Amino acid sequence: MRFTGISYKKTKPIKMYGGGYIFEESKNGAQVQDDPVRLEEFEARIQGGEKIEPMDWMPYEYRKQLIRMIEQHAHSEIIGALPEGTWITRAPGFRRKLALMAKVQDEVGHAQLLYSAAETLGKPREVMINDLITGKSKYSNVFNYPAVTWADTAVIAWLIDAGAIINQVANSKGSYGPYCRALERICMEESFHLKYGHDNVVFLATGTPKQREMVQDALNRWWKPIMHFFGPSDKISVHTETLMRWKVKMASNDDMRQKFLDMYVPKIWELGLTIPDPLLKKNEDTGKWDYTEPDWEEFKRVINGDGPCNKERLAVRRRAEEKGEWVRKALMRNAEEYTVPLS
Ligand code: BYC
Repeated sequence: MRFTGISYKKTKPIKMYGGGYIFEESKNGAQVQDDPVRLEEFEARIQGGEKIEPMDWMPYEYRKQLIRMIEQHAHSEIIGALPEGTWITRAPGFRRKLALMAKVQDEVGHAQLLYSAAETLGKPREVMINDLITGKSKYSNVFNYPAVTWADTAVIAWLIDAGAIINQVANSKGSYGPYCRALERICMEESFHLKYGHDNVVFLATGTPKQREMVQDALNRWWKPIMHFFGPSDKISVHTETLMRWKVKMASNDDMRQKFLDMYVPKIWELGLTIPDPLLKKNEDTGKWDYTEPDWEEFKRVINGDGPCNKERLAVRRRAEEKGEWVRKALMRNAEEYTVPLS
C-alpha cells in the first residue's frame, strides 16, 4: 500500500510524440491507497459537476481507468479506419470515394486527439502504440470483422458511428476535461459520418433487388458485432460501477444499447430491412427492447485476439509503425540531412 499524492516522474527527453510525465503502475497489482482526505475532496468535486484537469490531484484508480478507456478508444479509431479504408480504392464513384477518404482521415484524426488526451494522464504515446501492436491493449470488437462488400461500409458508417455517437455524447458530459473536449469535437465529425452512412444505406435499400440484397446481407453480418459494441451486459460488466461513480461513463452498457435500439430499429424497419433477431421487440410493459442475449463468449474471444480479422488488423498497424519509423527518426534529428533533394 502506498499513498499517491504525486505518482509521476519526469521522462527522459527521448519521446517523439509529446507529454512529459509517466504514470507508474503499482507493482504486482498491489492495491494503492489514496489519501482519504483528498479522495473525499475529489469525489465532492465530481458530485458538484466540476471537470477534473490534468494537473489536478486524482485517485490512482481514476487515472488508471481513464488511461485504459481513452487508450482503447484511441486504438479503436485507428484500427477502425481499416475496414472502411480498404474500400477507398473500390468506392463506387468519385464522390463516394472523396467522402470515404474524408471519413477515414477523420477517424485517424480522432485517434490523435484521444492519444493526446490519454497522454495528459501520463502514458506516453509510444507505449500505447506498442501495447496495441503487441496485442496487450484492447480495441473495439467491431473492427475485427471484415467489410465484405461496399454495403458493409455503409452499415459501419451509419450504425457503428450511430452507436459511437450515443456513447460519446453521453460521456462528453463526464468528469475528465481533456477526454470530454476531445469527445465533443469527435461527435461533431461523427454526425457527418452518420449522415454519409445513412445516405449510402438509403441508396442501396431503395435501389435494385441486388443492392437491397447486399445491404440486407451486410446488416445481417453486422448486427451481432453492433450488439456487442456497447460492452457486456450490466450484470457482467466489470468497470461500469466505478466509472459511473466517477462520471467517466455517464450511462451503463445496457442503457446505451437500449438507446441505440430505440433510435435506430424504427429507422431500419422504415427502409424495409429486417433485423436478424427473432426475439427483438419493444416490451410494452417495461418500455425496453427485448432481444436475444448476445453471445458473450464470442465477444470475449474477439476482444481477446481471436476474431476473424484480429491478426490482419494488427499486422497492418505493425507494418505502418515500421514503415513510418524513418519519419519519426528524421523529425527527432532535424539537424541531420536525411534526403538529398533531386533537381
Ligand atoms: N470492444 O467492464 P466493461 C468508432 C472490454 S471507434 C472491445 O463493461 P467498460 C469508429 C472492456 O475494455 C469508437 N472491448 O468495460 C471508428 C473490459 O476489458 P478490460 C469506439 C470491450 O470500459 C472508426 C471488458 O470488456 N468507442 O466509433 O466499463 C470507424 C469489460 O467491459 C468492448 C469507444 O471506444 C468492446 N465493444 O465499458 C467507425 C468508447 N466493450 O479493459 C467508427 C469508449 C467492453 O478490463 N469506451 N470491452 O481488459 C467505452 O465507452 C467503454 O470502454 C465501453 C466498455 C462502453 C466500450
